[in-house]
Amino acid sequence: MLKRLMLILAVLGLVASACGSDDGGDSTPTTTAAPATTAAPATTAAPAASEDSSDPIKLPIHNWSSQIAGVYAVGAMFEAMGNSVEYISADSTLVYTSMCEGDMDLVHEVWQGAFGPAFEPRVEEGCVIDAATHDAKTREEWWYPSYVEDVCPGLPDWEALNDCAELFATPDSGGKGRFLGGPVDWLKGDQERVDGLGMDFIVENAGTAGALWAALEAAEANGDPIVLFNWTPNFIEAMYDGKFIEFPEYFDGCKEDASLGLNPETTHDCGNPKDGYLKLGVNVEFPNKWPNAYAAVEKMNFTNLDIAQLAMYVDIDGMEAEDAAAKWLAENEDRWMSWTS
Ligand code: TMO
Repeated sequence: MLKRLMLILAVLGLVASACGSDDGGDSTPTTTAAPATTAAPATTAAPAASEDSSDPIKLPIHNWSSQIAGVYAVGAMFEAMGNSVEYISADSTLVYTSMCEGDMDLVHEVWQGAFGPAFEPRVEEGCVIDAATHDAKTREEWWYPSYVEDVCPGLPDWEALNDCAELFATPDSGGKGRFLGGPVDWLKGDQERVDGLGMDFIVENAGTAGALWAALEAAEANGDPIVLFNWTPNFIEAMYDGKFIEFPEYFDGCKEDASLGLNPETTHDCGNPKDGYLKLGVNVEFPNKWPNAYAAVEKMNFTNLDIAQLAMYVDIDGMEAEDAAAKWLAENEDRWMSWTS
């Protein structure tokens, strides 16, 4: 990796010295490049058309670690191409409305389970472009640590979970089980699902991702049953054994059309997709405004390992998000340079 960096520096150095020798007046005929360019005045329009706007590319900072570290990596890639970027803290659902209003330019982690319902209508509307689908396959779902199976037989089936609902009660849950969901801007529809499937659970939203992991850690230390929101790829799988709850299989329309699914009166009477997509969305103006950056965007491709590593650098290793991004960039130079070149 260091070798490669040295090689790149060496190449840059060679280029610089080659330019220098042209100026140095050694009158080498290597400047025969000039006739080639002067011979093609018609092409002067082409470079102008393919030049990126100097406006900063506006990128969102959301509230989970892989995204925060990852957006700094994406931003650094644009900066390496000569673009400027601006980071803006943004609600992870309303961000698609912001893109349509021209206040945000790119979301690089569009998770199907959480954000498909906010993203897809904007793509259909034509103000957001579905620019790339990462190789990463995602799942976002109710989840429990494995020791819960000792006291609740039949897991991970949702009806088995419901039969043990009282095991998950808290002082505030009125005797029902407590599902600990993520911050309210993530997955919508947990309450609809509880209603639609007739579950004896209440839905409580954690204020932050950190509050989810703190609750898991505390429950595990005491051996208390807990069911909470989790997803993959994430750092959690490297630290805890556990499983996602198996709800009725997801199908197209489950979250939009109440008449479909087990309960004809509610939406969300299904689980989330098990092989969900991870997409990259951009504002519809992006390709015209930053054509070179857009060419890179279309090649960007994060794997499950990339997303898990970015999360682990922050949540297990305790790195700052910017440092995690720098580490990922250093370790994956060949890949991202092939996207930006
Ligand atoms: C969007 N998220 C990965 C937190 O589920």
